This record gives sequence, C-alpha cells and structure tokens, in this order.
Amino acid sequence: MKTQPYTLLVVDDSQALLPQLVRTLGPEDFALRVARSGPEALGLTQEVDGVLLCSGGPDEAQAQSLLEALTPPQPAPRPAVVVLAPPQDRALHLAALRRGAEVILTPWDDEELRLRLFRSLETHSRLRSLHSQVEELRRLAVTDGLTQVHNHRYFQERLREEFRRSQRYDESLSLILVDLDHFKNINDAHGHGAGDRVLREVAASLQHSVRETDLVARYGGEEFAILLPCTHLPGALTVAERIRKGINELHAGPEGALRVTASLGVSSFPHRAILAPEQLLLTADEALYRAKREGRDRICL
Ligand code: GH3
Ligand code: MG
Ligand code: MG
Ligand code: MG
Repeated sequence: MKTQPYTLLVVDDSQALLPQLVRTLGPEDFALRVARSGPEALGLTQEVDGVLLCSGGPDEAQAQSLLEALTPPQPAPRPAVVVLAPPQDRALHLAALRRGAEVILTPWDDEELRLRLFRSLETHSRLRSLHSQVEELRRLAVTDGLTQVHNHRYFQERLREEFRRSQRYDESLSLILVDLDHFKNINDAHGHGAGDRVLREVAASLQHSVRETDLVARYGGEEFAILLPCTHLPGALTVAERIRKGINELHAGPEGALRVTASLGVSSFPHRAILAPEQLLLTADEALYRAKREGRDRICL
C-alpha cells in the first residue's frame, strides 16, 4: 500500500542492537532514524511512521516511561510502536501489549522482524489515514460549503447547548442575526457567481469581527447567525456595530467594486421573555425585521 519505505525511528539507548538492526532493515524497506534517549525520541515521533523501542539497554525505567508517552490512551493518531525485548523482560512485554504496541522478542529472526514491522506500520498507516478521513468528514458535517463558516444544523445544535449552559451557570448569552440588504440586486446586476463571492467575503469579515470562542454560522441564503457565549447585551451591541462597520467597509466582489450593507438583530439572555433557545432566536429575528423596516444598514434589539 505504500511505495516509498516507511520511516522507522529506532530508539536504542545502549546502541548495542543498532548495527544488527541497520543490517536487517535495509534502506529499500525502511528509512531508519535513530534516537539515543527518550526525550530525543519524543521530539521525532511526529516525523516517523513507527518507533522501534529496543529494551535491554542500561535504562529500563526509561523504556517503560517512553512506551507510556508513545501510546497515549486517547485514540489520537500516533506512530506504530514496536518493542524489541528479551524474553525475561516480562513487565515491559505485558505493558506493551496492554497499550496496543507490538512485541518482538530478542534474539529475533530477520525475516520475521521485517514482516512484523511491515505489518504493524501498514496497519497503523491505514488507521491514521482513516482517522484523518473521519476528521475531515466531521468538519464537513458542520461546515457551510459556500462560505466555510458553520452550517445551520451545527448552529441549531450549539444554540441549544449554549442556552442550557448559560441557564445552568447563570451566564449571559447573546445572538446576532445578520441579513444582507437588497442582496437580490447584487445577483441581478452582477450574477450569482459575484453574489456567492460577496457571501464568502462577508463570512470572512464576520469571522474577523468576533472572538475565537464565538460561533459564526450561515443561517440561510444571505443570512448569518453569530452566537456569543458569556456576552451580555452591551457587549453584543459593540460586536454588532463592529460587524456592521466591517461589512460596510468591504470592497467586495470580483473587482472589489461592490459595496454591501447589512441589517442586524440582537437578542440577549437573561431576559424575562426569553426562557428557551427558540425565544432567543425569535427575538433576534423580530429585531432584524425592525432594522429592515426602519431603513436597513442598522442594528436593532
Ligand atoms: P432585504 O434587504 O429585504 O434583505 O433584501 P434581499 O434582496 O437581501 O432579501 P430577500 O430575502 O428578498 O432575498 C435574498 C436574496 O439573497 C435572494 C437571492 O438572490 C440571494 N441569495 C440567497 N442565497 C444565495 C446564495 O447562496 N448565493 C447567492 N449568490 N445569492 C443568494
Ligand atoms: Mg429577506
Ligand atoms: Mg437580505
Ligand atoms: Mg434574507
């Protein structure tokens, strides 16, 4: 499954096994790196496909703790770990098996060592590639394809979650709805492609206007929702004004020649009329409608 050789980090504090390993694991099958100590090995794990941990050197305790550091309990992507140990080293042996590492006994059979290393590295490389595919699918499931901010479904999920959290911990929570003004005109005058581009630029501007801990989502066509945890109404109004100004100042579209404005509706919890997430949403939506009616390019609450 892999054409170039796997990169294998040999950790051997005694250096006793190294010459023999180099002979056995030829360069056509494995690209060998060498580390002489645990800390040196840990610094290199990101760069290799597997780690071959040779026990039997002077520092046995180090082999154990290095094994533990190399095999964290969470299913994070990590290199394959193979322990090379003498048969009498039962404790390390069992620890390795318990932590999902492969064990090969010394003295080894050259062909068996090669085959087992290969199998281990191959299995791990498949796992790692599956892991990154799952991560990518996870990201896609919560992301809006056009603008790359979060999507409607993820927003709904987080709105409910954050509302519950705010209720329980007596925290504030604010919501800003942003709807672009007369956006239909942009499409009509410049085409849908230009409209899409403006939407992407607006989304980037929104992301730029809020904190890392805030959530920006595309709520619908040309409408965005921003959830601001631990933010009370005055704070949300400050953010809303920054957003409005940011959109106003955009030189958007293909030649940077298009200007857009937006209307914003803001709502905040706690509020006597807001007892559920739907009410936070409804209140912001009513405020947005008012901003439209009162002339657009403004913020209402
Ligand atoms: P208003 O100021 O009242 O919000 O006017 P508007 O034209 O923005 O509002 P309306 O809701 O009537 O129309 C929204 C328009 O946004 C319709 C459509 O042309 C445009 N739109 C919605 N989704 C997309 C999209 O994904 N891409 C593009 N290019 N345009 C979209
Ligand atoms: Mg509308
Ligand atoms: Mg609009
Ligand atoms: Mg709209």
